[in-house]
Amino acid sequence: MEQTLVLIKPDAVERNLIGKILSEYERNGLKIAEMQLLTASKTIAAAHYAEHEGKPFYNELINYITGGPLVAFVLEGENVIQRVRALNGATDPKDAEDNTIRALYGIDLSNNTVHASDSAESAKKEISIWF
Ligand code: FUP
Repeated sequence: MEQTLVLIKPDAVERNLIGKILSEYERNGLKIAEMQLLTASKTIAAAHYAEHEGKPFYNELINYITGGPLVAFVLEGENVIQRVRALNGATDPKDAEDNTIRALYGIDLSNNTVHASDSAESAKKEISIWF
């Protein structure tokens, strides 16, 4: 069964949105395989966002993702990588399709509420970083 790595990011945990966001995935038939609430270390954050190192928004991104508790989990199901990306919506909440998680709950590009792996290769890498 395909797996993907999902984060409910600090802006969402701060606003008590864990239950609402999880229920979106669960009502779409996806199964939680592993899960933890934690505050990410700089080491984990840097490994997770290695592809963005050196970009103008990198420091802000690392400070944000390490700035409070988040929920990291593995979802599994058929075609789960693509399905979760669709449920999350576009990276920038202002571009996110109606009723997606980022359209419903995202604040802005920096505080965009959720993360999900974008390919089988990144899912494998990200699951090994967080679990
Ligand atoms: P996604 O695959 O949807 O998580 O998006 P990206 O990998 O492109 O970006 C990772 C995170 O960096 C996003 F969640 C938000 C943040 N970001 C910015 O803050 N500014 C940018 O210009 C681009 C991305």
